[in-house]
Amino acid sequence: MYAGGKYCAPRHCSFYIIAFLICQLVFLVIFIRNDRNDDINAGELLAYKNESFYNYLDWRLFISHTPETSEDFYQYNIHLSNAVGLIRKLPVTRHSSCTTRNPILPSPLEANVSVVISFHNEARSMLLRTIVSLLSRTPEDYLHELILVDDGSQRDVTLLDDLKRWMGAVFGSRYRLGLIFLRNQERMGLIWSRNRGASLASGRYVLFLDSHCEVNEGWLEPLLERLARNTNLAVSPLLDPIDPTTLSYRKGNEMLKGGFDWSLHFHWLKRKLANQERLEMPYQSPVFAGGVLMMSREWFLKLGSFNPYLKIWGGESIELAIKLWLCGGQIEIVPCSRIGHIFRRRHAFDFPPQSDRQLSPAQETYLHNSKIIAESWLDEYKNMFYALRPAARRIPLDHTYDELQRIRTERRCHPFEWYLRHVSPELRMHFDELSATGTLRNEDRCVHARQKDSQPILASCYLSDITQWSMLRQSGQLSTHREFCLAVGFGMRIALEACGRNETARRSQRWVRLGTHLLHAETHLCLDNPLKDRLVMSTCRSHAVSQSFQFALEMEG
Ligand code: LR7
Ligand code: MN
Repeated sequence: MYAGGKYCAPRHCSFYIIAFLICQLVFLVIFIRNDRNDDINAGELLAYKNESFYNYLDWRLFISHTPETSEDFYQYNIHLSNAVGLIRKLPVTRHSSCTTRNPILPSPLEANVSVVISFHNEARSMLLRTIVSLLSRTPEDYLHELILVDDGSQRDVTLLDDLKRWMGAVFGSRYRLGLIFLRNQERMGLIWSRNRGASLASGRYVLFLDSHCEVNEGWLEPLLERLARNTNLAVSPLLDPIDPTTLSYRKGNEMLKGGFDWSLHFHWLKRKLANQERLEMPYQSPVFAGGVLMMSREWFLKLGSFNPYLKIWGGESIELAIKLWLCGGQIEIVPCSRIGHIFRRRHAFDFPPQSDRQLSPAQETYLHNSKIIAESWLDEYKNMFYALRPAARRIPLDHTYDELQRIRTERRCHPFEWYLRHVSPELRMHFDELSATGTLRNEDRCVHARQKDSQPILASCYLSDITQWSMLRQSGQLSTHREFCLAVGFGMRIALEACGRNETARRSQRWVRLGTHLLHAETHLCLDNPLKDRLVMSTCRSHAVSQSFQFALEMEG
């Protein structure tokens, strides 16, 4: 019998066989674990990129200076981030045809990119992985420069200097890559910081990236290829989600495009494939895939960059998208280009205190930015926004719109109506389907419904989450976000129910508007607020103020 390289006596044989099997098992476990983690340490990276500059970096030492190690602080698994390595193999998430065809690329002389990354309190390992993924997976000739803006991080104030030293040493004079390191003494927000970065950039294109991303193999080429065909185009890669707890990298959805609602919140919208259209082909999108976008730097500056009056965080990519489309540009999402991003569950930073006591600082900042977008671009449709966000009326804006008006006239930008017609018909649908929308007011109080099955109450119209109602033209349903509808049930009880889809289910949810009265079709009673705090159903009386309800916005019939 033969085992372990020697003939053996049967008595010893079982020992050899068991030992051999255990070895196999251990090997298998190690192999599977490695395969799952799939990270490469700095040594392997050398072989991976066949470059020597990573040699200089004792990156474990570098990240050991991370002063903050709580997960709560970063809103992702910092320990895993430190353990996972400087770079790791990522799954191929794009369609196989993306790798088999050769993109037709312009020369690097006329098509290179400046990457702008603004960060605030980012973990060293995370920022480093973002940078190293860029350096490793971007063709050198096309990567013109990297602009890092430390937006007044309060922890780890030496990170930028350490990075500067390390990257200086690593790159020396050998690499042509330009490096710009900026630090805001005071936190200015990502919008201001990105503008500052872009104003100093010198590449043909500019790309904005979050500081916790990993670009995937071949991410840049498909974007360059599209941009080279049309100077007014701006592109987004397809975003692959990275889980904040497990850091697992998943495939993003190619069937979604970017959009927003009338509150000016970002939403993914389902798209339809045209005949012959394949999943991996670039497709037009009303707004960018979140905040990652690449476009001609000159075109970006001509459009006035990100609106400089937007504060801290939020809305800048929606604003840029609207002005781009209206002023002669287009936006495409390119599924052959993949970038991973950690989608955190909560903000990892505070918003500066604001003036409005009924709104949180985060809400007020976002509302402030949304108001600027509404006032600058939405024309008469801004009423839709105010109907849904009445609190925005109270927010003061401390500037004029001269600069934007200049851009709008100079570039002969379309009115917002054009965007509704040609770019985002989804938004337009609201007008056709709804007869009225927004807050529902009776005298100085508004009808407020907190959750399903709860009885609606009357509350201050200025509550930041005051219920926004939609009156559906066809079915007569009065719904909150199309999920729950106002119904009259047993014992004339008024409550929210799941919106019925068929005729029977809908019967108790059908309302008819008689002037400002809301008549319940089944019971022939009117919605009433006789005691100023509770809604009841009672006999309709034509001049009763307690039965008069006004929507914030009436649609034309
Ligand atoms: O005050 C701040 N200063 C900053 O520099 C607050 C944040 N930041 C940095 C921060 O470190 C991060 O790098 O700005 C970046 C975005 O902030 P996140 O990551 O905390 O928020 P987010 O992921 O929700 O950001 C989304 O919305 C922003 C709205 O202003 C921007 O548009 C972001 O680009 C957008 N991110 C994405 O859509 C993910 C895809 C980006 C990629 C890759
Ligand atoms: Mn982010």
